[in-house]
Amino acid sequence: MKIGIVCYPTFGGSGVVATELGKALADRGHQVHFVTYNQPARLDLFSENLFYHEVSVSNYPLFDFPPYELALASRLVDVVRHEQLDVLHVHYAIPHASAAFMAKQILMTYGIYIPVVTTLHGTDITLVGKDRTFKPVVTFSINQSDGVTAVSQNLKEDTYKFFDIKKDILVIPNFIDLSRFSLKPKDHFKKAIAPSGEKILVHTSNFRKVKRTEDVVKIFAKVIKKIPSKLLMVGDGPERSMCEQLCRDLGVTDNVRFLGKQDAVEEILSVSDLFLMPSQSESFGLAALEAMACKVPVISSNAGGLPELNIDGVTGFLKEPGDVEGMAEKAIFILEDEERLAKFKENALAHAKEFELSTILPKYENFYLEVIEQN
Ligand code: GMT
Repeated sequence: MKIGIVCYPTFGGSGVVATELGKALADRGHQVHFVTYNQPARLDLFSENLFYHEVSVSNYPLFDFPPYELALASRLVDVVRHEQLDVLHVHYAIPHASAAFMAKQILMTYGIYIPVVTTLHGTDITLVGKDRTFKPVVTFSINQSDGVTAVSQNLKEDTYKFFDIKKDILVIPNFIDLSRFSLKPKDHFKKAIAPSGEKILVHTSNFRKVKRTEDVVKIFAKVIKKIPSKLLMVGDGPERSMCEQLCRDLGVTDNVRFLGKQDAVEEILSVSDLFLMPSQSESFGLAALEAMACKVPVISSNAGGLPELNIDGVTGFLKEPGDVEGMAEKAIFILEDEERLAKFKENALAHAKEFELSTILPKYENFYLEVIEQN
């Protein structure tokens, strides 16, 4: 198939899923065309089947707000026509699904019908989409898609709850490439971080409010009172400096390392004992899946799709968002007993295997074929 992929080309979850999916489809022999405003962050390899088409928005002085959606729609028309694409797969409803709809209408004037698959990732529905400003456009563009997928059952239910959706939504969860995300021998790094054999807790995110990063620090401040431990904070974003100040206020600065954005996250996860994800809202929790694939159990909130990934009492524990006390208590419970910790680590990996790329990829391929055949 010739597949067009539209996504945010950043380190955010939806961009990562879209890019990894495109790379995997190219490996399977499909021709994959990324249409974005920048080279996607993880599109870091050369393949004869991968193409990148930049969307550039002219910054004419009249425009207070450069019209990205229109530039994207025009670029999509151009790419679909000249590359003769079979299907367009847009990740994130705003503005990708609506730009795809506009491109589809324009292409019909050339006698071309391009089926559009929209994948909902979470913040497009749970945060941004519910905003009254966007609601009519989100509702319309989901209903106009030829196929719609959501990354968890919970996100599917929320989409039906908050929008007037007439289309069927197929759940295709996030996936993991176990050849990249697996336990790596990084003992020297572990020794450098935790020279006296301290336990290592880790958090990775974009440090936005929805991640409740302050709870990560508060949980750690409770854990370290009972278990000698270190905390690694990976990523960057608006809440980072507040977290650094909180570390000072709680007197844990010497045991917390802020590592910023990292490419080889799997190496950091490989030395870690416990992953913390206390998010306020989380449609799937790809970062937690990456941790589990590296044998790291998870203490998380029970928000959104997290209960579909983190199995309470098996791969970790779940508590209500904001229940710092409860999460710290469960973290200590896992970490205080070596045998118990080892069991949770095994369980985390075993469950992560259910989301292996090779299991999930055919679900997308079959869905593309289905929407192509319907048209
Ligand atoms: O988590 C983020 O802040 C990034 C966000 C995004 O919109 O790119 O990630 C969302 O999509 C990921 C991939 O499907 C999911 O694994 C994340 O759970 C989801 N984030 C939220 O729902 C907050």
